[in-house]
Amino acid sequence: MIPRVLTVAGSDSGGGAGIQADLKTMLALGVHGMSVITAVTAQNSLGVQGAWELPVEAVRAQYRSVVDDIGVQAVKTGMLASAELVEAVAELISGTDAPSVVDPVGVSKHGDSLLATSALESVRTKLLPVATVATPNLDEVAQLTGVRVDSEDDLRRAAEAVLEYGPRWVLIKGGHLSGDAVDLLTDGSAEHWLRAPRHDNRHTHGTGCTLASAVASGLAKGLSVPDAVTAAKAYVTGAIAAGFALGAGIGPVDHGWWFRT
Ligand code: PXL
Repeated sequence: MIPRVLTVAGSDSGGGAGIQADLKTMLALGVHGMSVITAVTAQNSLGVQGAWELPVEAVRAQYRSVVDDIGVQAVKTGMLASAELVEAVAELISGTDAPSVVDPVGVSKHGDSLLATSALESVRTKLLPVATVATPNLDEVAQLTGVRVDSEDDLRRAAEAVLEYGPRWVLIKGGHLSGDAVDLLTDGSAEHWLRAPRHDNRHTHGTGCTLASAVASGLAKGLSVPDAVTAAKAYVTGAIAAGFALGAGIGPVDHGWWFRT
């Protein structure tokens, strides 16, 4: 049977990030994608014009509908908006026998907040502990741990600080540094440094969602965490290279580049 992957995240009406990026990535990588929508954003290439979260019962009901009938081989989380939703989703994941990829989404590419400040402590103490892999970028590392990363030399300290909260693995995404796009994957003993050349392309909307969904797709297919992350990094690097202009602002990564190679 085809591996089934569930994203628990927000909708991006512009189709570049969020649920839409997740499902496109899953299609490209050969798994069956399913969604639990936590929030709806009115969004385009210029930014987020509005955001509305769903009631916690609506999130729980979607999750139970999918998991209890269809079943999942991996779960990925993205925008969770509020402390109440973070805590409900953490509880749902902890009762599910499948690996989880937690992308601790804080703000959008344009700097719009996708998570209430009052939810940060719930992310630290409820959601990170149930993650198989957490995938923070450097802004999220700073927000969650207070560790500021200015160079590759700081990535190990950032990883240690996130691991304190209990995820099995952490992937620190160093893409906001200058030079090569360098990420560090570690479980506190094994260390995997992933390096890709920087593509000079401003159309990078949806990068984080795409990477986390690709990791979840690999885990659902039975790959180990290091193999799933390595494959996901290759997929997102190709998607960034092929990112294209849409609207007047920042365009999306190309989730479909894989189909043309
Ligand atoms: O990349 C983080 C993210 C997650 N979820 C939604 C988003 C974004 C970024 O724009 O819109 C819905």
